[in-house]
Amino acid sequence: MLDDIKKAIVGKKIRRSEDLEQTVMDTLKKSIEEILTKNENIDIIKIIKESQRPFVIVFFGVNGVGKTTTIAKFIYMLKKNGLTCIVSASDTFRAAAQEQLAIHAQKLEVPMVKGKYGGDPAAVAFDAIQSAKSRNIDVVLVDTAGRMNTDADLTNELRRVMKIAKPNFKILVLDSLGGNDTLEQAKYFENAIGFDAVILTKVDADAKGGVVLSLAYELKKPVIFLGVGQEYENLEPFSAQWFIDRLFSS
Ligand SMILES: Nc1nc2c(ncn2[C@@H]2O[C@H](COP(=O)(O)OP(=O)(O)O)[C@@H](O)[C@H]2O)c(=O)[nH]1
Ligand SMILES: [Mg+2]
Repeated sequence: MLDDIKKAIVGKKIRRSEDLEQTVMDTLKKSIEEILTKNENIDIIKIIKESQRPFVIVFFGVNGVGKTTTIAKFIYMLKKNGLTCIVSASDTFRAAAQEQLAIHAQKLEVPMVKGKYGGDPAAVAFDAIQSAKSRNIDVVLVDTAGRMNTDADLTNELRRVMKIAKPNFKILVLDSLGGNDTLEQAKYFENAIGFDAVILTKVDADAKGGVVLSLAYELKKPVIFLGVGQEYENLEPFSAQWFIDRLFSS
């Protein structure tokens, strides 16, 4: 970005300081747009529709970032696009987690497969996939327990889920309020598990979502949706222009 700015101003005649400021801002916006648009074009609905059934998506990320809520929103969006879903309550780690997901599944009228509390999350995912196959369901959404970056046991468990579920798509859920830690989480999960795309949550809670830029630049990972509230409709497809407008708004 600095290089871009240098190119735009060094050796140029700029008469007023306002013009300089404007040139710098315009150049910045343009280079941010370039970084972002390299990654913008993931049409998940199209990918799902062109893939074999069932399409398996695993959602993961640290505690409380919004995985379960995001899955509910995602189901709502998939259903609106004419896709059938089943959800795997593979968060067997936290007592209330399966119940929380069950409430959403009921409201959204999709089947849910659950396991015993403390049971094997990979086995739950396996059952959900089998069930999807026999019922000809389009998409399996796998919810998982929150992983703290440092928790090796949970990370290994997540690896097992991936090994058994063999997901077509892995979504890392990140919280836009997490500041610098958010990028650290992304780096950790990229090394430990790997992922295809990010959904950034809680962007409604006055976050600029600057981590989007770091993700695109450092990890070359796209952000495909933004969580912008707690309702099912509050999942926005990511748009570079929307992000830039927000970043530069005061
Ligand atoms: N404002 C806001 N809150 C959210 C969003 N996504 C999730 N939440 C809230 O964040 C909290 C944790 O969400 P949950 O889905 O249980 O997180 P999980 O532990 O990752 O499964 C809940 O209170 C959600 O309602 C969002 O996009 N905006
Ligand atoms: Mg959860």
